[in-house]
Amino acid sequence: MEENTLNKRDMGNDAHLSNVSSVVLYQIPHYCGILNVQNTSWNVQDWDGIGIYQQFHIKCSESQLQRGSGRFLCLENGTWKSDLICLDLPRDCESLVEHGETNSGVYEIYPFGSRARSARVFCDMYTMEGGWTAIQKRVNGAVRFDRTWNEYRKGFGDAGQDFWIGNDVIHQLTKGKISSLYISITLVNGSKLYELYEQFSVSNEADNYQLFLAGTASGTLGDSMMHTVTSAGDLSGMKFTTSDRDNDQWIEGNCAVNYKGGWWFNNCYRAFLNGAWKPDSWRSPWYPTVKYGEYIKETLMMIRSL
Ligand SMILES: [Ca+2]
Repeated sequence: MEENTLNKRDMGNDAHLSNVSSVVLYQIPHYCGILNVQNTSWNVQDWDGIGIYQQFHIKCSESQLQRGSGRFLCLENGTWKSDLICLDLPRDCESLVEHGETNSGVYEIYPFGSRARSARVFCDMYTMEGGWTAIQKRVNGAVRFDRTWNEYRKGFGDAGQDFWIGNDVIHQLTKGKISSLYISITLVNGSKLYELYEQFSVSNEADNYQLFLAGTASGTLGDSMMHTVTSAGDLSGMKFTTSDRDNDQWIEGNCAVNYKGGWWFNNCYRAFLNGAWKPDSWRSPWYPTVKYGEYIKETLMMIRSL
């Protein structure tokens, strides 16, 4: 038998195994040398510094996402093989594009850079080259938007359907960089209108999540948020108002109570996408282009760095 010719003399680094059918009988050692993971892009945990075994497992660090099992195997040609990929936690949908995601849908993102705090979000990977992080989405009115300050701060709803991502997350996603805001309204007749605001950011809770809009506005909806006909509708610079926290410019009352939803109200608005889904009480969602809530099938607000 061919196997019988394999004896102790043949074992070792140079053992030639291609014609041997019962390798297990002999446990041919193959030595892949020290695997220095410290000098790679991996930032691993559960690692003793050197790999001199035939196989072992390592894990990505807490601040990374792991793809693959993490098993390292010493091949007969003396090289290490592994399926391990460690990725930085995706902070937004743009990071997910960098990770190779190409489909629109619901994803987990980590806007604060820590595994301890994630957000489920809808990512639009198709519109204008994709990478858009939705901050608001409404498709069927299943979720009520007449909510408290704390609920708007934390976010609510279901990213697969109707949701508000949360004011803390919006601030986190837009701080320290310039983001664009893309708004679309799909009408019940099927037509889809949009408006793109070049620069968008929201300050922190201490500043009551003040809204900043700047640069150009372009699209088929027309600008009803920034340079409105009457200054009482200009939302840029406005703080966030909810039914239990009145930061609007209407002295006699609270716009959020009156119009049943949280928003960056002035006195009070010409664009308001968080209104009551019941059409009779959602007046002028996007005046003058969309005058009545009953015309609306879907809304979407999403952001991406400029
Ligand atoms: Ca007021």
